[in-house]
Amino acid sequence: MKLLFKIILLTLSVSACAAGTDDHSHDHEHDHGEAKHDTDHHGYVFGEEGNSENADRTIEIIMTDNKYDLPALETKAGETIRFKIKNEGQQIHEFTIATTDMHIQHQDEMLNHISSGHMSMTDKGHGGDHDHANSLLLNPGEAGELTWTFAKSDDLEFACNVPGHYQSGMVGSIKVL
Ligand SMILES: [Cu+2]
Repeated sequence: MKLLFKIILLTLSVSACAAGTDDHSHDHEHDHGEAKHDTDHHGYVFGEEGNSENADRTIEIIMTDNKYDLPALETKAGETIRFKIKNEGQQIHEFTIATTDMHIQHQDEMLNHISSGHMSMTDKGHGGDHDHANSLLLNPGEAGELTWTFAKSDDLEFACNVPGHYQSGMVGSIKVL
């Protein structure tokens, strides 16, 4: 009986935690899925995975706690950019290309991964499973690559959705000409 009570309490506190951090809950309160990502199996409305061998240019980005060494990005529709990313911070960091709404949804997913113990702030655990074509999550000291072909979009950002990082400024605008 006592154990059951504890489980109920734990469940309640986890739910409260998840709900309390979602300030943008008006239209996607319980939606952590892919449905709103405007995606088909080839990519997203703002572009698709590119081929690194056909990239128009390569951009190297260093991630530290909690920022990128690139403040903003300007590109043009149709351009393929190969991003070479290195995490030189003490915490896990992510490089994700998405709209602002998608980043906010993704922050809920990341918070769930952390609160459920599937990853920690310093170890992504099996978070490699978490990588989508538009997203790269790196452990401290780890490096990786992501190649993206951009399409026209008005609301695009690169950002880190590890809890608190976006809010502390780990985000940059992407202007697609
Ligand atoms: Cu980060």
